[in-house]
Amino acid sequence: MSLIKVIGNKAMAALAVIFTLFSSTAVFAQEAAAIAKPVDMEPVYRSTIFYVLLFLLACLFIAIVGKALKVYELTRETQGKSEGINWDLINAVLFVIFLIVGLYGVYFEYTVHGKMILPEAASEHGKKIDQMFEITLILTTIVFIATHIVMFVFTYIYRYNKARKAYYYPHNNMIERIWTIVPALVLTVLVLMGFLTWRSIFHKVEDPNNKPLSVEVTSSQFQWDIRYPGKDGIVGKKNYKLVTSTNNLGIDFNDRDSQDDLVADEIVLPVNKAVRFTLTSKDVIHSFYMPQFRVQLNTVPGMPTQFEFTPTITTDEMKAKTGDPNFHYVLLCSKICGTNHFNMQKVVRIVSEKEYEEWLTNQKPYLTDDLRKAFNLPVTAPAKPADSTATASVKPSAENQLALKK
Ligand SMILES: [Cu+2]
Repeated sequence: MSLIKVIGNKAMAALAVIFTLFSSTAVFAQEAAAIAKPVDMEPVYRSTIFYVLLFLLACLFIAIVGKALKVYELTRETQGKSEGINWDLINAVLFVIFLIVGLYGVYFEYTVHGKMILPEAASEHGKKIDQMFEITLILTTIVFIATHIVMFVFTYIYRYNKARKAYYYPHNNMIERIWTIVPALVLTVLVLMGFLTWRSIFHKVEDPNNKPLSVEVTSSQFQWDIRYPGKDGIVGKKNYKLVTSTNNLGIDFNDRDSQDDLVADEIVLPVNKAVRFTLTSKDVIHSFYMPQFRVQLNTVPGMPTQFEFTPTITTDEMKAKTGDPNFHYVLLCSKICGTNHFNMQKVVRIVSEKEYEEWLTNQKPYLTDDLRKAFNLPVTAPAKPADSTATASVKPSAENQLALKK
């Protein structure tokens, strides 16, 4: 059934009137008590039903105008007169108006909303990603604008005309070749660029003299737990079977690398130094997202993932650049992981190497006296032996051994 038929139907019209009356009564019912006061329209303007009604009203208006025009046309027809309205011309002009309004819309989106996309990249690889994004955007914009102009202008120029006969032109091999080969080449270049950029981000050749800083992040509903390595630079092992009320991350303190690990409340990183995040999750899949650094990777239970990058702009420099004294980098969760997903945020601070070292010395170790007792470790911190074979001499507690066997 066409829209006109639906709207023209008497039963449908009656239903629309009843629906309109009922809905407006429902909207205004809440205001009934305050008869003397002027009606506050604010909640009405914010309700969805208001806009649904407005839309229905617009449809009804268009339908009435359509009906009136139809009556006019039929009257002319019965009187034996020629068609009064040139619908072909009207449609052709509407196409051109649509093109102009649409192109203005594109301009508006690029200039107004375009400023709201990601802020300046503050990492080395971030610049490459932005460059790729820009190239793709420029190419697609050119194609988008060109094809739309051709499509709508041709519709206008070649609108129906009694005096003209359409030229039959079914096939041209050259045109087919051009519009197959050119997009194929462009897409190959774009895909290759993406592939190479991806490789440069995820397949780093490690320089043994300049190892990246290791930081471990554990996500859970709804928080991030951050673990920094101690002096050894290695974040120790953990095992979900060791999770207890005192050992919330299940850190295996039998591993000597774990014993000097540090708890941190915020992420602080030295500028221009590579950092490798090891990401894990305790419950569901979360997503480690730092928009300013163009870093985003899922944190998956049972499968550690890694992301290495180099921050290039300190928080203070960014404050000066953006002119915002309250600016700070953030870590967010970009996976809708549950009711408090929106609240999974952490401040990230990029500082100078010196400030970083200072901050690091103020961080508390994970290994508390309670945990030492639980792992049968001496309560006063032992000096770390040079060789790692000493690990074997640390006897794990029966409780933890049992937990590991489970
Ligand atoms: Cu999350």
